[in-house]
Amino acid sequence: MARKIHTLGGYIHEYQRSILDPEAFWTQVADTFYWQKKWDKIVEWDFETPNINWFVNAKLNITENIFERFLYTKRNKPAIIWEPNDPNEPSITLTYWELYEKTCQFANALKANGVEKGDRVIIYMPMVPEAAIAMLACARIGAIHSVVFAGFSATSLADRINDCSAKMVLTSDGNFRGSKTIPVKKVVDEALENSSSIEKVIVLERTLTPVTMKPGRDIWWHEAIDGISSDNVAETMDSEDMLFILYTSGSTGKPKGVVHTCGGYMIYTYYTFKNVFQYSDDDIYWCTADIGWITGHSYIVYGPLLDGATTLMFEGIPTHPHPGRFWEIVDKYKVNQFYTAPTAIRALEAYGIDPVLPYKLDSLKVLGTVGEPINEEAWHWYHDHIGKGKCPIVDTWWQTETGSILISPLAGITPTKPAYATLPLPGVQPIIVDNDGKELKGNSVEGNLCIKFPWPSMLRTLYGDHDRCRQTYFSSFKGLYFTGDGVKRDEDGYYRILGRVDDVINVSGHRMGTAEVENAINEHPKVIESAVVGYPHPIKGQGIYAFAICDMSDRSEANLKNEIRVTVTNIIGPIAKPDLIQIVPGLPKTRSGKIMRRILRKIASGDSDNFGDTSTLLDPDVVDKIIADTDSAS
Ligand code: 7RM
Repeated sequence: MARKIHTLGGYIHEYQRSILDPEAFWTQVADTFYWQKKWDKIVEWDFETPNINWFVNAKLNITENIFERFLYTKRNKPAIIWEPNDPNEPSITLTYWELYEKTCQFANALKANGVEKGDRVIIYMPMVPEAAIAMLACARIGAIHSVVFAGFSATSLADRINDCSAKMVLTSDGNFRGSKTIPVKKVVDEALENSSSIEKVIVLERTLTPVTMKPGRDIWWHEAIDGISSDNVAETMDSEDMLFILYTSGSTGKPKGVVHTCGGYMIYTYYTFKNVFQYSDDDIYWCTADIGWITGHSYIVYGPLLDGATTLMFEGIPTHPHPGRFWEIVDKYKVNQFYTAPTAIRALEAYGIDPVLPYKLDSLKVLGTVGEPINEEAWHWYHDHIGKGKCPIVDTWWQTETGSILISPLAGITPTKPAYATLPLPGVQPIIVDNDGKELKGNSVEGNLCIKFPWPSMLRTLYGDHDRCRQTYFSSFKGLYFTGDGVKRDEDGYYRILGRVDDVINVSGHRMGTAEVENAINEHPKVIESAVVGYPHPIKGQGIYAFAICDMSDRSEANLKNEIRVTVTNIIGPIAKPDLIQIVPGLPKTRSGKIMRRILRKIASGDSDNFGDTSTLLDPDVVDKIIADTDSAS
């Protein structure tokens, strides 16, 4: 298949071509796809509004490019291999043909239950093949899916359902996660007490956890597909019709519904998957992300399947039933490309190399990381003990908003450098600016990472709030997409991502707004005010440190902290639970009332001098009081 880069010279050539003649470059990539009608123009754009259209007026269905396109060549090739949470339960393999049939059948079941083109469908499911089938079935009929990570609470789920006025929820009776069974249907029931748009809930039987089925609203998955045909003609979609919404955190309290559209997302997830991982036809590829995150969308489901790859899906967690589980799975299926998060690497590194030793790992050709900066130590451990020194590591930088990988090595083709995402992929034009928006040219510079030209899989809007999209991404620096990340371009021109420059923290690769966590903490009746910052955490990358002003009159400190953690778990989910809470007499605020997080970040990371300019602080004494009491944080 066309457009796979094989050499360093090939990369340089393709990169140049993509910048000098984007029209010709993208035409050549897109020509290998099946379009019901081709485009009138490759791209039309304006970063002020913003208004971005790729493959203008083209018509397609992304699932036709996964199924119909491969019917003769890949019919019996495994599309999805599924490894269950419990290693003793049989695994499942679905060939391209089988996945096609199941997708079409479920697409028909969705239609039979009232879902139409343009309707929003929430997917709140475990990591089982049906979750991928659900996404593809929505895409097949032009319904817009919004996958919500099944670890989110009922409140978070309800917020997302309400924000997009979803018509249907797809869920399961329960989820297996390590030794736990999570009753997710119950969470859905609770969420639906506070939402009115949902007409039907389809429930997959997975754990046999008892559930209450509400008559007229709830249907079992197996009953919904019973007797349903798998003949389905794909809906015709405009290139710029919505494919999905995925909620992500920003620096304010309210999650943002990032919108991706059909044509551009298809082209760039495919192109980046193929080139970054250097997938070859008989390879087995495994990405350990959850489909609730963008990585699961682009690099478990869409990217690999658009390339006709075999993608492995794992239901469980890295440490169950033992901390060698990942490596056991690599050997069991002879995985060739393995893609995970730095936090998982560090968590497994903490067990030492004993759990790795029983496994050969000799099938591995490529290792990848995503989600947060990888520290050099973890990089070397991964490289030496998992890759046995022979597998290139692709440190892939991208975002929910970018849809696909933008900065990364191409495995075995372009050089790697520990802790560096290295070079932009063809079609990506990064630019570094200082805080005044002045471009920092040349090498050995550090500043704000922006992108100056559109790429096909970029976000188009935030669902229901285009102006927030403009403000968040396109207004900080005129004419540029601002990523929110700080970056360094070193003496060789390689990019190293330095982390967020806004009030977003990254805990175990999960993005969270500090405001979101603060809002949840403040829901506790005894909390008067709180401020949340990230601090360096040996495994999670960043931990959550909460400073809270509380009414301590009728609670012990330990009880209160426990209750705050329960409150946060109930409102957002366990991933947002503070690691450390310090009860404080006040918070460092400016005269205008803004919390100076810069100071709290320093305190939380154990650094108690050189606070820089504190002249705008309302009450400088409060800083000393907080520092004197940091030992009480627990
Ligand atoms: C794919 C994903 C996006 C934020 C991003 C960065 C951070 C992601 C890397 C990274 C350093 C990397 N989407 N980030 N990848 N930082 N090196 N390779 O993670 O929307 O959930 O998060 O994650 O700060 O802005 S995300």
